[in-house]
This record gives sequence, structure tokens and C-alpha cells, in this order.
Amino acid sequence: MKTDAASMKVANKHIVVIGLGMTGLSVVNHLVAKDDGAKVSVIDTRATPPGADKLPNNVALHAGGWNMEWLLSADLIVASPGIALATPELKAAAQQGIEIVGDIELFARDVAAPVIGITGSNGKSTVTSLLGEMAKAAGIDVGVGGNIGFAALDMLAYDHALYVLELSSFQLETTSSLEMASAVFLNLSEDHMDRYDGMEDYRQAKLRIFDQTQLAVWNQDDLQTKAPEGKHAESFGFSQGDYTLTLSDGNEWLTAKGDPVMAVSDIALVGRHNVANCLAAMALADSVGIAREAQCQAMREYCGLPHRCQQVLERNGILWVNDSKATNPASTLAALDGLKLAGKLHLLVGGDGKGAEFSALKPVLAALDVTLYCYGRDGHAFAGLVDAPVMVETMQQAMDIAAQTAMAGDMVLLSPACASFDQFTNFMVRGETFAAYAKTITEQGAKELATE
Ligand code: T26
Repeated sequence: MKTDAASMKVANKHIVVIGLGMTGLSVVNHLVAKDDGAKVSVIDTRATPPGADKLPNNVALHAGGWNMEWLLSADLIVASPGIALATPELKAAAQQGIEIVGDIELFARDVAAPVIGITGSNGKSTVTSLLGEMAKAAGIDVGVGGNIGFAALDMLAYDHALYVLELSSFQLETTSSLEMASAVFLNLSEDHMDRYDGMEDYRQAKLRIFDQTQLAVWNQDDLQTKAPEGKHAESFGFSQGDYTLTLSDGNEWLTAKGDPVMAVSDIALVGRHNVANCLAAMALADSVGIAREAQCQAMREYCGLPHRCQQVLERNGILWVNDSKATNPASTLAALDGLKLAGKLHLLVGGDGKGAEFSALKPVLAALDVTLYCYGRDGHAFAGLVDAPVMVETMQQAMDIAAQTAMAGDMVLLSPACASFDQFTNFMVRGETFAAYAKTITEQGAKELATE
């Protein structure tokens, strides 16, 4: 562990952690483990913050609102990505000169191995996981986490040789000293407009990923991801440019700086957007010397994440697909891209729309044989996209109707283009609910058929 000035700063201080849950707990445990005399307190504006039962005894919790006495007596505030820096209480603390950081900043101050960072509106988790698999295939002891599965600070105890971090725009906003071997900005599309003052504000938060990276990797098909000149030693493009596709005997090949590496047809992941994700992962893998053969092995074997276009059930010729991870319109567009079905598509959309605009779905839906089911708080925002939408309150009601009307060759696809927070704990719970309920209603159907 480093003992430089940055690490020493927290000694014998009052540190206030804002927001509990998996990340908040990782922050608390990290600070407590330092055992440097710092007093740690937690504020969570939620009445019953997740993870409160796992707090160490010597850490005080104020739940269900703010505690300005604690907040303004802090020497350092560690803010959850789930709370906006623009919240009046946090602005007041900032105005008093209190330093506000996030969990990734604390990680940056103590990490002692190379770090690779991944951001973008979509594909972050896929590229993060795929790159982790590439590193593992090369025999590297890699830690994979951040905005995915494992909190960054929870990984430090394992003393990995390499860290691959998925970084959300919210995490980047509160990070200022993360030095990385390489970093990628995969793509930019509308998301989180409930937390940003427009797309440029959102883009600037994501561009922070390039502030202190040796190698900046950006998407030459999406100029909005271009790294500003000058701050980094090197920059590579993917999709077009350094990591691109070439044709050989009529077959497409993933090509790295002129070297054909692997046929696109050998990629296990499905969909054109995943070809770009592979090219980005290769650029990052090259930056830390992961052998090309290990890269190829991972790309041949890695089939993708749960809740990401995941086939959860096939019954009576009807396929049920869980794409609960589609929490913005571009993600749903990616799921629909190139979709070919023998029958009809039953598409379930809606939830917490975060202020997004869904009209880009309209032409894509017009080209499909689709029934659109709109549910949740912002379900109405999808109603104008097709001629006869099915308007319901809940995802389960949509599934009931889909189960009654679908025929062999059809697909029931949950790809909601929205966050789940209006009706679920998170997108994972939404996806698990979809999978479990699909089994329940199709089993009931099968039983009814059998006893008729
Ligand atoms: O899961 C979904 O359905 C939607 C996912 C999105 O659309 O990307 N997630 C977020 O926007 C998001 C999620 C952004 C988190 C930042 C953080 C977390 C952790 N997840 C969530 C809520 C941490 C804290 C909170 C809430 C807090 S903290 C505090 S103090 N008061 C709160 C969707 O209410």
C-alpha cells in the first residue's frame, strides 16, 4: 500500500460516506481497514439503505435524510455514484471547501498495479468482462469490477496484477487522480438526462476517462468519443482506424494495426455492435501485452452477460429473451438490429425513462412484425411508436398477454430502454423476475393444455 501524501490525508479525520449499498459498504470497509484513526460516518437519504445490516459497529449511520452537522464537519466526503453532486446539500459542502470524491478516487490513491478503464453509454460491461476473460486466458491475475458486479475497492485486498474497471459517468465525475495504462470511450447516446444538463454535459463527464491515461482508445464511428489532444501519450481508434475490419477471401477479419487477427465469424458474441466491442477490447488488451492468442480464445468462448439478450426459455416454439440490461434507447436499438424471426416479436418496453426521447425506435419497429407492450411509469412515452400498442401497468401483465397470444416462431423480448427503479430494485431483479415469471406462466399453460 502506498503511503504518499494522498493516502496520509485521511488520517485522524472525519470522513462522511454518502450513500450505502455495495459501493458505500466497500468505501466504509476500505476506510475502516486503514485503521488510521479516521472517524467514518454514513449518510443515506433513503429510509432503509441497502447494506445497513452489514455496517461495522463503530460506524454511525444517519438514514432517511441529510445530517448537515455531520456533512459540514467532514474533512472528506465520499459520495455514491447514485447521488448527484448538484444536490443542494453536497453543493453547500463543496462551497465550504470540503473535498468530495468517489470510491474510484480512493481506489486510485491506493492501487499498485496497472489499471484499464472502460466507459461509454453501452457495451461497457461486455467489454469489461471480455477484456477480463482475455487477461485470464493469458494467465494474468486480473481484478474485474467498478460499475459491474464487484466494487473497485473490494478488489484491492486481492492485490491483483491488473485491474479492469467499468466506469460510469457518475464515477468519473468524482475521480481526479486515476492513472491508467489505457482507457476507452466506447460510444455516446442519450442516457441519464435526469442527472445531466444535456448531452454535452454527459459527454464531458465521460471524457474525463482520458485525463490521465497512457493510451486513449476511441470509436472512430462515433466522433463524440474522440479524446482531446495532448493529455495522453498515444491514441488509437477502433471500428475504423487502428483496430478495424478487413476483408480476406470475402470474409471479415478483426484486424489490429494491419494484422488480421481472427475471423469475425469466430466471435461467440452476437450482433454487429459486439464486433466493435471486440475491436475495443483488443486495443486495450494490446496495451498491456496480452497475447493475441489469449485475446482470440476469449473472443471465441465468451458468450456475454446475464440480462444482456439472454435466452432464458424456449417453450412451445416461443423464445423468451431477457435484455433487462437495456436501460436506454440505443441499447434496445442494438438488440433489434439485424433481428430476424420466423414469427412475431413481442417487445416489452417501459419503466423509468430518465427523460429520454424514444422516437429513434420508430423506424426500426416499423420494419419489424412487432407487438409493442408498454408498461411502467413512462410506458406512455412509447405509445406513439407503433399503431396499436398494448398499454399495461406492469411487466408481468405484458407477459401474461404475450404468453396468451404468442405462437411458435415468436420471440418475447424484454428490452425496456428504461431504468427499472420505478418498479424494481434494479435491472438484475427485473431480469430475474422476467425469467422466473416466464417459466411460471408457460408451465401453467402447459399444465392447462395437458389437463384439457
Ligand atoms: O438498474 C436499473 O434498472 C437502472 C440502472 C441506469 O439507468 O443506468 N442506474 C443508475 O443510473 C445508477 C445506479 C447510477 C447506481 C448510479 C448508481 C446506487 C448504485 N447504483 C443507486 C442508488 C447507489 C445509490 C443510490 C441511491 C441513493 S444514495 C443516497 S445518499 N440516496 C439515494 C440505472 O437515494
